[in-house]
Amino acid sequence: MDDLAHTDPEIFAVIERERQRQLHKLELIASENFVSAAVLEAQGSILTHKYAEGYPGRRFYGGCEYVDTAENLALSRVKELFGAPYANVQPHSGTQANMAIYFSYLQFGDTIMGMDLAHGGHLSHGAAVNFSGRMFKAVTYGVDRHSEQVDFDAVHELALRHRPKMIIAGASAYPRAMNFARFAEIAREVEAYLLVDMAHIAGLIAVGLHPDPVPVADFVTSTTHKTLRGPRGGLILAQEKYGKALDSQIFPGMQGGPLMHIIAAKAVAFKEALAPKFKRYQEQIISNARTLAREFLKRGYRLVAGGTDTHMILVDLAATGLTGRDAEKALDQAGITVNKNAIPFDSRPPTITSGIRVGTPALTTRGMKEKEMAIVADFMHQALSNPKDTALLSRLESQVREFTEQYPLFAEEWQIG
Ligand code: DSN
Repeated sequence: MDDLAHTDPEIFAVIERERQRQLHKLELIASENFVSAAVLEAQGSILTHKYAEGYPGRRFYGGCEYVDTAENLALSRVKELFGAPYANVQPHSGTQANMAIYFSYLQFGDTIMGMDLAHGGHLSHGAAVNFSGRMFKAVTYGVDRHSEQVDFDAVHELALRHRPKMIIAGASAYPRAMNFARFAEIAREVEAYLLVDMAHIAGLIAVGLHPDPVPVADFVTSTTHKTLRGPRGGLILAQEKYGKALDSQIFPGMQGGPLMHIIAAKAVAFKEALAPKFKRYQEQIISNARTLAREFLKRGYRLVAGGTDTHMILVDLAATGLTGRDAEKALDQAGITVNKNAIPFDSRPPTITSGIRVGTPALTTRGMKEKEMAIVADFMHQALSNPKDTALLSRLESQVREFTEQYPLFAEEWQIG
């Protein structure tokens, strides 16, 4: 990045410091990942110059013949990956993908029913502080107090009582597999649309390691940068009959020019996801999360829902006396990055919380496996047991730095081509 260093040393320094942080810390934020050099090259390419409002073959600008090919590749690959009849790869984010679904098939004031943010749901599924909770009447469902898994009896009962126009399934802090078929049954019974937001688990779904929402949902949305390991962005999948309305809602309804460099990078990521080794990568993500779960349980921690079927665990720290906020801070001082997270029925506010969310996609991309997860759990336990011991946290930070030296951000074993 010689040109950047010359033109803007301040931004160059930011990127360089962030690169060092990513290299030398243990990235355990469940929604983050590292992309391949190929994805990064497409994302950083001259395609950023091109305006291409519209869709391939029907643009409002000339000179779109090459970016049309990029978008068509992204579309055909993502449809093949998920077996979806219709796709749109233009949403700039997962929230915009959700917004396009709502604006296409709901009227302001309609009732929607999504998972409570405090139980692991997402802002854009009807949270009061989000547009989705302001423009629609949001009813929320949660998890059962005992199993800490979706309480389908309650979902059913709520759906019968409120007759929502749309049910939203999906979460950002839920470690167990979601039964999308059961959501579909309930949605059909009350004649609601079913939207599945698979952002966190898209990679697992792509390779058949999680129940598939595509055959049972009306609409499926996702981000592209979590387990799917692509550039930052969103996508929509749906049954063919919804395509026309969704296309016009994304453009011209909500967005102007699509980000063609990002769409090209999505195409690259989808190609990587279609390769056989992507399944091995996703299997390793789950195996790493299960190993972390076992290591935490062995050390006496309580895990929300007792463990994991996915890429994440939620550690309930309430019994340790440590808040999620203090845990996040102590771990950060030890070179370990997680986010504080509410646990279901948390007695603390969301700015403090009683838990942390721990995810394995990024470390798995670095080539770490079960053996490394045991070491990571041990680092974490030491920090969580001594959150005020700054000398120990600093020693841990040096050990983490040394440990991470052996791992590039993107392991050679996951590269294709
Ligand atoms: N903010 C993302 C997460 O961390 O789960 C969801 O969009």
